[in-house]
Amino acid sequence: MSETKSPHGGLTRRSFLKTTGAVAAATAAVGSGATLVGLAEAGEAAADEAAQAESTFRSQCRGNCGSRCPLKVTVREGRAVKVTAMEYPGEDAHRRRLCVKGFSQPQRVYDADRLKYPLKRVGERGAGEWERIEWDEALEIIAGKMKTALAEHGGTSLGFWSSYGSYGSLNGAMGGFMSIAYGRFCTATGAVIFGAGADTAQQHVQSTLLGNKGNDFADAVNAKTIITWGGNPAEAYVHAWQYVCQAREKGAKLITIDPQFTASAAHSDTYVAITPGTDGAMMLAMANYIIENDLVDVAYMKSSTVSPFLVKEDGTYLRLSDFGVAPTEGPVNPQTGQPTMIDPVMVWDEAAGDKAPLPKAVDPAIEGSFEIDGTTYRTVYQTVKDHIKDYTVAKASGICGVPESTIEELARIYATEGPVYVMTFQGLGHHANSHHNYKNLAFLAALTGNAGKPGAAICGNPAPFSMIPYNTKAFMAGMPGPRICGMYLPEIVANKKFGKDDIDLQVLWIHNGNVLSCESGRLDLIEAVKKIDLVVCADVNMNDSAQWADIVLPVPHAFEMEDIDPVGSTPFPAYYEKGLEPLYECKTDVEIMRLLSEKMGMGKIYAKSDQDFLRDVYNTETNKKAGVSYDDFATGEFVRNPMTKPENLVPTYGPSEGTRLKYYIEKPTPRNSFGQEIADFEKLPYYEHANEAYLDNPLREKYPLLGCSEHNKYHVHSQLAVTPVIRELEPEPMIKINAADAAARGIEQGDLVRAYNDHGYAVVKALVTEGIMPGVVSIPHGFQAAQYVEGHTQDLTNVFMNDFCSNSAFYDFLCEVEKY
Ligand SMILES: Nc1nc2c(c(=O)[nH]1)N[C@H]1C(S)=C(S)[C@@H](COP(=O)(O)OP(=O)(O)OC[C@H]3O[C@@H](n4cnc5c(=O)[nH]c(N)nc54)[C@H](O)[C@@H]3O)O[C@H]1N2
Ligand SMILES: Nc1nc2c(c(=O)[nH]1)N[C@H]1C(S)=C(S)[C@@H](COP(=O)(O)OP(=O)(O)OC[C@H]3O[C@@H](n4cnc5c(=O)[nH]c(N)nc54)[C@H](O)[C@@H]3O)O[C@H]1N2
Ligand code: SF4
Ligand SMILES: [Mo]
Repeated sequence: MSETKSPHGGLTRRSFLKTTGAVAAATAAVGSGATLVGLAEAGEAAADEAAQAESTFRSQCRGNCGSRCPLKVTVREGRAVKVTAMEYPGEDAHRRRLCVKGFSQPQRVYDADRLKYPLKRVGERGAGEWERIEWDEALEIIAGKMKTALAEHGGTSLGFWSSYGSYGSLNGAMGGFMSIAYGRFCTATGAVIFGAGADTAQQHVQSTLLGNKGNDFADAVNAKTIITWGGNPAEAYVHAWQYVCQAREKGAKLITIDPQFTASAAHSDTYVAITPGTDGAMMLAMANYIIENDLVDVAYMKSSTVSPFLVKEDGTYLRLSDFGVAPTEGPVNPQTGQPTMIDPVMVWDEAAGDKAPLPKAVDPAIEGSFEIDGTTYRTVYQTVKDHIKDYTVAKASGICGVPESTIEELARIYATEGPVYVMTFQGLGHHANSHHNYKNLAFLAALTGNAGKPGAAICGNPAPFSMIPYNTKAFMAGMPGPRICGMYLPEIVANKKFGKDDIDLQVLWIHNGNVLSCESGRLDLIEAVKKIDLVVCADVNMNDSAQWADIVLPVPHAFEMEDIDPVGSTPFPAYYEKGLEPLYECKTDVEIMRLLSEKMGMGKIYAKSDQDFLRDVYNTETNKKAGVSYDDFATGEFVRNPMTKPENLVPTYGPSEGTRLKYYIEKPTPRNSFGQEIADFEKLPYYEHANEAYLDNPLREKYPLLGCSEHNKYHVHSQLAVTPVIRELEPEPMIKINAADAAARGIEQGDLVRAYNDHGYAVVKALVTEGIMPGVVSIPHGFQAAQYVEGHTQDLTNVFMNDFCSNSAFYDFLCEVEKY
């Protein structure tokens, strides 16, 4: 089949295995961290060693797994030797944390792939041939090129591409540029800010457009039914799993809906195998079943959802201003400084038998169409009902491969055995059609009253702890340039344009994301990167992205820098003490940008100490009033986010327009706008098949297997890719294939196989199992190119995106598997 060549350079598989072996031995010898076999002896030696001088500092496991576990790190003779879980104080002590990846962080500090010095490429791009250079030379090259690019092609000739490596306010990349290091430089120059494609279906639709929020995970103990739907909390959110276990001890039912029999599935009362990418159809069928069988929570639909709003022909809401009543001024919006405009949405008041503005209606109708002044308007609920009625249980069963009786039973449980806590994350978000799932889920919750109550939730993102107040202006030294999903890079490089913006990229800077390993369609992204004059990568490790750069800059591990994350998954934002001196010649991102901007004659944008910058970010009026400042963080003690109040732990939906549960998007706006048409169905609960991975795709004659992937317990994406103790547990990538599919291809347990399609291929060992649906294969992400026999997981995926939410569709591919 495919002629595609795997372009991975750098370490060969053999040299990789040799290196990790050597490092495992070396780290065990110096005691920087015990390998599994060494743990017992380490225990015996511990008593003696305790006598030696030790110190500890506070840090955080920075792996973007979502838990953000606070760590107490023990230092002996200048080396991190141990971490233990820090316990949250007082009433938050129940939030228990830490997994093997956190315990292994001391080894990650000393990993074999740590970048040590600035490097300059000497061979072909990607060939892995480097020369060590001085910082000054590296920064001279970059500053020279940037100055010319800015003068000749303007701000958008520079691009900064990040993902979710760190949210640190000094060195991280929240929103691509919400840090001192990158925000100040990008806003001063007008550079293009390239962001991730991962997770953006959920972020854009569920959070941004629908504004739906999840409950504190701890609230799962109040659920009567928990559905892990496209999520695997037992391995991917260990901080949520403890509450699932507690709920089960109290008698809650646990249901897992997943093409793979995961660790969460193993603990479930019911496991439902579903064809990947088809959940949306099942959700609509469940909704229809609930409606047809009179299981709708009518009172909730009336009081707390958008159901009664009347919809005009163009899909927007009918408002009082449509009857000639001018909007009135409301309170001033603190963000814009402008007064809000009040123009109430209209409903049909059954008590009066007439139209009424929502606040005045006594009994708003949720169903029906109503003639007002000669025009007929339907309610939101009626519009949605009419729109989804074709999705019968029988039809969905054919699409999803789930028996009709199971779909009916799920619908009945959802409607009658609440509160239902749906724990979902990216299993529902990583196909090209998956953003619809979040509208459909919200509709199910609206129908049954399963959101905004203790034990009832529809989000994997617990909102209550989202952000401590911070001052965005601290990150800005001008205005941000275009903000675009990095997955559009191939298009931008080819057309030198994105929408109305001219973008002639001369310099691309990759930071806080291993994008050429973690974004889908790696081979196409690499081709685009190769066309850019100067590619810089600032990272902790020599990873797949660094391999394709011209200049590589080493940054410190989290233990070697001070920083604060405004994002939390508890009431306590992450604080990192600088507990170790940076190894080798590593410099923090903010130090790098400070030096670079000095060379470019714009040093004044960083003319403050890191600590003063952190004061600018965190000493906001709200925080000060609550007695919270940077200097409190700097003590290393837990600082409580003043926005976290007990009453916020379960977001509520109320009667006013803005506080109702939304499952309809009045004005759908794309995440990245380039003049594309927005289909009407973007407003509504909807189902369309995936881009590539769907059963009726004619391409299945060549590539019959539906691809899939997961976040497994031995990976936080590509971090810890070579950490010895982790790789002892999971030495290499393996593709999971159902026993029947393996047998049909003469594949036995542990055989080397080649998974391939028209995008590329990967050669890995087969994990033959009954724990995955027949017809589906799953290949882990996070391993680096050198760890595959050939190819890469991401070579099987593709750059196709849904242009509405611009999401990487990692799980949306077909392939065939053959013995290698
Ligand atoms: N096939 C497949 N692909 C997937 C997924 C999947 O399930 N399957 N999951 C996707 C998901 S959900 C996500 S969120 C993405 C994650 O994608 P990424 O965010 O790209 O993943 P990481 O491997 O964590 O890369 C973060 C990088 O930031 C670096 N870093 C950490 N701290 C700093 C710092 O202070 N400064 C700088 N400059 N760098 C730093 C780390 O060393 C690391 O290389 O992957 C996605 N890719
Ligand atoms: N250990 C570990 N934990 C992590 C991470 C990590 O890398 N490692 N990454 C963190 C990040 S950034 C994220 S986004 C979360 C993601 O955390 P999860 O919610 O666990 O997301 P996934 O692993 O993408 O998917 C979970 C399950 O969805 C299933 N699935 C795939 N496609 C479908 C589908 O179409 N329908 C259904 N119903 N299920 C499907 C997969 O088989 C998988 O078992 O994990 C976070 N936690
Ligand atoms: S990987 Fe996640 S759960 Fe594990 S220690 Fe780190 S932050 Fe905690
Ligand atoms: Mo993610």
